[in-house]
Amino acid sequence: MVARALTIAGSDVSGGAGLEADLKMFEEFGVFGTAVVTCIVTFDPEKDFEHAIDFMETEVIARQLKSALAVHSFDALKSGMLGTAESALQLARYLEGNSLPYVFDPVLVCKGSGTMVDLKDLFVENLVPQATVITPNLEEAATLLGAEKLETEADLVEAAKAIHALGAAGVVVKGGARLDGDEAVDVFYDGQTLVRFSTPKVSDALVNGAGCSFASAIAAGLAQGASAVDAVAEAKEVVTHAIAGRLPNATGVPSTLHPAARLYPAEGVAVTAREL
Ligand code: PXL
Repeated sequence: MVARALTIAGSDVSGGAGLEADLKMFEEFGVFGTAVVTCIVTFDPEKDFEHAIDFMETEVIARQLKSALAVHSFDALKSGMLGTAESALQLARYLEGNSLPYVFDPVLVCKGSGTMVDLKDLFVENLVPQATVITPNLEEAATLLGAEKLETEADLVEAAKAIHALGAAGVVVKGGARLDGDEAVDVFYDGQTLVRFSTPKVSDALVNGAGCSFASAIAAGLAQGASAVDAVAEAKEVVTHAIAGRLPNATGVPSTLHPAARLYPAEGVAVTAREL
């Protein structure tokens, strides 16, 4: 049977991030995907590609969710930019009623568009405890924990453990390219296994959509029955190729290239996993 996954996310019209990334990533894994649109991100070319976000009405999000869930029996869910508190709560209410694998990308900031940190408490109370895997970057992990800046690998380990203690079954804190050194390091913790994943840094510059694509690749793996730790390892490899193969665009922040692992694989992109 073909696995099916649903993403609940914003639309990134530039195609690197958001539900566009999620659907392309699902496709790379051979997973049938569909999307509930929570908001639409656009750019103003006259204002240095400043982002604008239009939020969907809560009622429209509810109808999309109801429709998608009625049409398909999903094997995994992923959420990205949720936008409003109401839409986040709707999702939480649905998740409370079932045990579907759920990948929670706790998007609180979109590069260049300000923050949605006001969602932090709602995330911690309602969505973190539902997550099969949560995928915060350094800033999101610090915000969720009300902590200072995370700067070292030891900080990643502490944060992964602390977010697990908030109720997430699996946590991967993404250092990505942002920690010092020549490796992109992420730390996974599920209450038993603590794993340091690394690849060589393939880009120092930020790439639009890497985080969305990582979370949706994990969701695709879970939908196909992989364990959380295996899904994270596979996702990191696919996304590292997608970063290495990034597409320049007019915004100055290149777009993740989702099929790169398949079509344009980069040299030397192996994931090293070390249990800590
Ligand atoms: O990477 C965060 C993100 C999530 N969702 C949407 C986005 C972005 C950043 O560009 O546009 C829709």
